[in-house]
Amino acid sequence: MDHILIIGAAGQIGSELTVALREVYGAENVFATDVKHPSRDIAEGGPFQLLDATDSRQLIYFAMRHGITQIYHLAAVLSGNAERIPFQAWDINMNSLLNVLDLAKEVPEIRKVFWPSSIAVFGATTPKKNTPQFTVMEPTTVYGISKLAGERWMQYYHRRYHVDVRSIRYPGLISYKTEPGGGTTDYAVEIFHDAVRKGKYECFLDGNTALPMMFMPDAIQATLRLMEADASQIKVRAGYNVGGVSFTPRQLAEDIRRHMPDFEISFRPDFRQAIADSWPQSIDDSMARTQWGCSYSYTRGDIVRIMLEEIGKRTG
Ligand code: AKB
Repeated sequence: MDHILIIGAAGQIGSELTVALREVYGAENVFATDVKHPSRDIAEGGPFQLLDATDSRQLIYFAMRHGITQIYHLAAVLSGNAERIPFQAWDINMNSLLNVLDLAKEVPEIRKVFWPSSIAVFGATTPKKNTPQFTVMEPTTVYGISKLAGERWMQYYHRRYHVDVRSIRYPGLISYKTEPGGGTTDYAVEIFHDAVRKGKYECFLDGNTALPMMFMPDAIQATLRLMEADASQIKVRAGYNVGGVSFTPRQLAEDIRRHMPDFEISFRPDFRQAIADSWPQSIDDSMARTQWGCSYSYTRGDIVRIMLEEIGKRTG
């Protein structure tokens, strides 16, 4: 019987992955944790406990006590926020990962570890269009540096200690269940909240900035599929490129106008523009597709329709 530990269950990915994993493994077998309190869904839908993964003793005690067999370590300070607190962000992002990897190395019952990487591992010298799986990687942000270093550590623990580590380089993730969490791709979530609440949005990126994005249900499916794949299929032990759909703020605004003809958008780029400019515009994810069957269902049009409907219901 698998016992799953989720670190960062209150965050953007955690809030939805916890629900999906509880459906697969049974709510009582999925132990959600975070340094902050989660939504009611997460807190009441199965076991939840406050846990700080940068504290290795807390982590070891928790894993032993609950007989943990798989870890999903999702906690991170995202790109925009990390630039405001670079050393703290490095500390949180790296130490928590190293604690998890070391725990998995020491405890043979822990069979698999998932840790999210990001398109932030790429930098200004990376080819921007159809960015390959293996290419130049010179990230410019502290978040990107921590994700690239994390990927190297994953590979190291796999090669040296045979820890079964798996990872996806997520593009921008779009979801309606949690508020945006301090990332550069967050404009693609904020825009829907402001469209519904105010009928207008001031975007912190330039209108023509193309970035790869993915609707959260596709990201959850991809994560589950990667983790269910047989170990022999997983040839990349750093992060897999996954593509989703690429678009600009202007294109997104045009799609919103199809549902809300009076919606207005204006552009006032801030420090996040330089971050976005250093990231890929689209991704080659052929390795993820061929090695473990990664695929997506949601188009840009689907995402816009569902986001407006769901945020509309929640905003009343
Ligand atoms: C961010 O914008 O920081 C994240 C990411 C692309 O990893 N959404």
